[in-house]
Amino acid sequence: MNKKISMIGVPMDLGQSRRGVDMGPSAIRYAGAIEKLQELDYQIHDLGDIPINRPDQRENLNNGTNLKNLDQVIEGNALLADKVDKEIENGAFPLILGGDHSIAIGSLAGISKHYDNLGVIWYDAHGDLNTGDTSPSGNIHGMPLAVSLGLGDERLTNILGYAPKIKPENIVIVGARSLDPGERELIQNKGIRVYTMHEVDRMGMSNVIEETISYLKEKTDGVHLSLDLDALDPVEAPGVGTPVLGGLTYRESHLAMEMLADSELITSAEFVEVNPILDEKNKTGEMAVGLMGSLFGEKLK
Ligand code: 4U7
Ligand code: MN
Ligand code: MN
Ligand code: MN
Repeated sequence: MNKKISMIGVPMDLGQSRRGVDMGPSAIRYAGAIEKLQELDYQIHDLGDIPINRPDQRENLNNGTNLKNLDQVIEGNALLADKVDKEIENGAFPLILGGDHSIAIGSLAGISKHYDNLGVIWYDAHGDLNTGDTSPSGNIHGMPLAVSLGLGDERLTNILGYAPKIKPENIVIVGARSLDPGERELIQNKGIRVYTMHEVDRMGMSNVIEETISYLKEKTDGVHLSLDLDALDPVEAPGVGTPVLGGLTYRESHLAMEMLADSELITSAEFVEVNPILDEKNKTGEMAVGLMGSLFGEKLK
């Protein structure tokens, strides 16, 4: 793994409706992210937080679209995309802390510029494959994967001036258990690989990740891990805005991260949707840091 990490916080909460997820980057830092990675011999450069506007007046639907806070979400993601792009140019591994999952739009825009075939592991209870047309909520944090496929409003899909950012056959979703009708249709039509909780239960996490690795290994030249903490079961990780029962355990998530570390496939990562207001004593922030440790090679045997 690249020993030079650039940490970028994104205090974005405009991609969804619950306040507090903008404090996610602080919660993850306070849980000891930097110290953990330093212990593992990484050189961390903490770039601080991207400036995100947090107006008290929210949820304006811009120009009759079904996209809440569109202008602010675009603005923040454009700044993030630029920053990520520059850090990769400087030879660093971008480690992005959210913020709600709408920030994956900017992350992927900045990252994918540097790869012909970027793979994406989407570790999430949700597919995040809605567009303005299919979204039941209008919340952009439910859309970043679709946006990165080039679907939806052009102002979102075209950040950094190119689209699409990723190909459907280079995506693997792990942990899904809440998919909207439009998302299911897209998964079918585009042939996106999904390991739902059903598959995780039947195959075990070990086989799921083994298959994921061999599926992505041949055809990608880099792999981004986008880890939404709501992939974990809310009984264990309560600090998330859109909890869904029946999720992944902390232990099996550790195993997944350890296997990804061994594969040496991962070239960038983000940890998103930690909401300290909904959490219990920063438990979810601490889980993010625990999983980060495993992803970067810590094995406690
Ligand atoms: B997250 C949802 F309808 N699908 O689009 C939507 F269920 O980044 C939830 O994964 C999206 O947390 C969750 O609003 C987005 C809903
Ligand atoms: Mn998500
Ligand atoms: Mn989710
Ligand atoms: Mn969520």
